[in-house]
Amino acid sequence: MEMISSAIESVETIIVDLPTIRPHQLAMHTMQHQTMVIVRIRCADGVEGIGEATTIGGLAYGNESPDSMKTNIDRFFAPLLVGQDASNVNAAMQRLDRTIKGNTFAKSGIETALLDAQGKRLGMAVSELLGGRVRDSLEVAWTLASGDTDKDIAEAEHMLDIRRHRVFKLKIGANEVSRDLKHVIAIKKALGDRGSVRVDVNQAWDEAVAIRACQELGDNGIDLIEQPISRNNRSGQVRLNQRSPAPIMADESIECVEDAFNLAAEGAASVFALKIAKNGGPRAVLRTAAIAEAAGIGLYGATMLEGSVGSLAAAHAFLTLKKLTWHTELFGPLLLTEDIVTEPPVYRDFQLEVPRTPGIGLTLDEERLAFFSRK
Ligand code: MUC
Ligand code: MG
Repeated sequence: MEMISSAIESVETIIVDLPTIRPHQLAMHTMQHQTMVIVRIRCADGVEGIGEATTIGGLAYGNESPDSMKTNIDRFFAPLLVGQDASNVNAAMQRLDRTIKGNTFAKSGIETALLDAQGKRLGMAVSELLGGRVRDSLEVAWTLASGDTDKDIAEAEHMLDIRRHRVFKLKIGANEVSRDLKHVIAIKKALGDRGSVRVDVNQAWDEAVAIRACQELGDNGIDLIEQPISRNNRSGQVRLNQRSPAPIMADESIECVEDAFNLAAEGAASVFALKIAKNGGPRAVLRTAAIAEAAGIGLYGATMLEGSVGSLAAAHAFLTLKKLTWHTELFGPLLLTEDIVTEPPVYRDFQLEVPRTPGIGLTLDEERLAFFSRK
């Protein structure tokens, strides 16, 4: 057989724990740190690609945990990849899909690393590999999730003052609904027209509660309601999408590209949260975006609170979209006190700036990576 110059030589996974700037309270879990799986793919031509596979709260959010992602990549993905041509990202990902069901978070880390390697090989940014960017920066929302109304208002005011964020997502659903609604309305009142206020319920309500709560949120100027009820209540999502005065966004409902198709066909949401982790990578997420575009569903560039590597991987995909009506929430690196790259992403004037340097545009800081990696 002919020798492939860009053959994959090794696939390495490293679990990294980084502290958060404050506790981050979600309906299903309160984060004190974030854990990511860093993927390094080394190729015969000396090129290395890096990727990130990240979820929230172990198994509290999705079907994959950092530990399962590491085990599955080491034991099942790596043997399928070693010896394959790294420069054919399409063929490599199809090879994985033939043998490995689901596992979109792990696949996202791998697809990112392959794209990063190919970009470095060709001297092109990942956004260019994906067909070309139509913008150089992305507006980024901030999540208010300290668990305290006054602290959240102060945090939002600070973000407005330093011109870092003017779109705010409030994590609710952990408390009784009347208390959560009071909290949200107080924050919207304090910010007025200076900020867009949205909520993410992370599936915490049932349909009956959601019908009333969505009405009240819409009446009080809340711009967007993310995943109010369980992903399993499909018909309930359709009914809610018809009744709610504020648009409904699907997040947990999308665990793969096929989910996106079914939600669109059923009319279960008017906005999709795009996550590379839920689809299987920066290329895969664009398939969900295409379904949304064809169906007239609005787009939001969402996050699993990845660090710099995962956030920039997603950013490169989002830069290529015709319309990102609801902007993005790629603030993950800002929620962490530490980074493992030499030059962290730049946030300025409400935007994340995405470099045109080859690959995703980041270099691992070996010392920091070693320090924060799980022993
Ligand atoms: C989610 O459910 O959207 C995204 C931002 C944030 O604060 O939490 C996440 C997860
Ligand atoms: Mg969400």
